Amino acid sequence: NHQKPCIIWFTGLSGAGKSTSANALERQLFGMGYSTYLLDGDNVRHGLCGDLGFSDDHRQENIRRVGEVAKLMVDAGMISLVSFISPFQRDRDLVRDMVDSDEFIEVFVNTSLDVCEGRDPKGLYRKARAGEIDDFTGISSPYEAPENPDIVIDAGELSIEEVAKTLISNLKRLNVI
Ligand code: GGZ
Repeated sequence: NHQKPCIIWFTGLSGAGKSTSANALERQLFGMGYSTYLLDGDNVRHGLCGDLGFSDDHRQENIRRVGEVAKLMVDAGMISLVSFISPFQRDRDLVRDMVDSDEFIEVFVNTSLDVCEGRDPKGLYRKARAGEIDDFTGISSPYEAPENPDIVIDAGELSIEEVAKTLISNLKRLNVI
């Protein structure tokens, strides 16, 4: 069973389906015997990045720290799954440059703002439109779609099983698994 340690980096809007996709992939990889760890807002923004908010500078520092942790996991031989909005191309490129060029897989979870806002599972878009949340991605803060993503997932149109299958076949194509 061949495992290439790497960072699989999910980027996309709030509500795009990043964490759902990353979780589905992690379940598949676990079943195949791979050693993985999933970093996301739930386990990072309360602790390691608990001092950070959502200004451009704080997002940049959030992504830098997460990148450094993901890199440590690669050093430890793991497949590091990372799920953050990570709205800036420059910040994602900085992480790409922390590791070897074939060790960073950028996954664009390409769900449109319309679809994300229509779902609004946590009511955050509604609050952002009402001016109750500042610097909200897609509303009052920018999202830069990846210029050259390694994998694109149309999570708005695929079932979660189809998302997992698409990710697995692309990781095979990229010689990660
Ligand atoms: C965007 C925000 C904001 C603002 C709180 N803008 O859908 P969620 O709730 O669970 O995921 C979003 C999460 C984004 O945090 P990240 O660490 O991924 O962002 S970044 O990569 O840009 O640093 C959302 C919630 O936090 N949230 N306020 N203003 N998302």
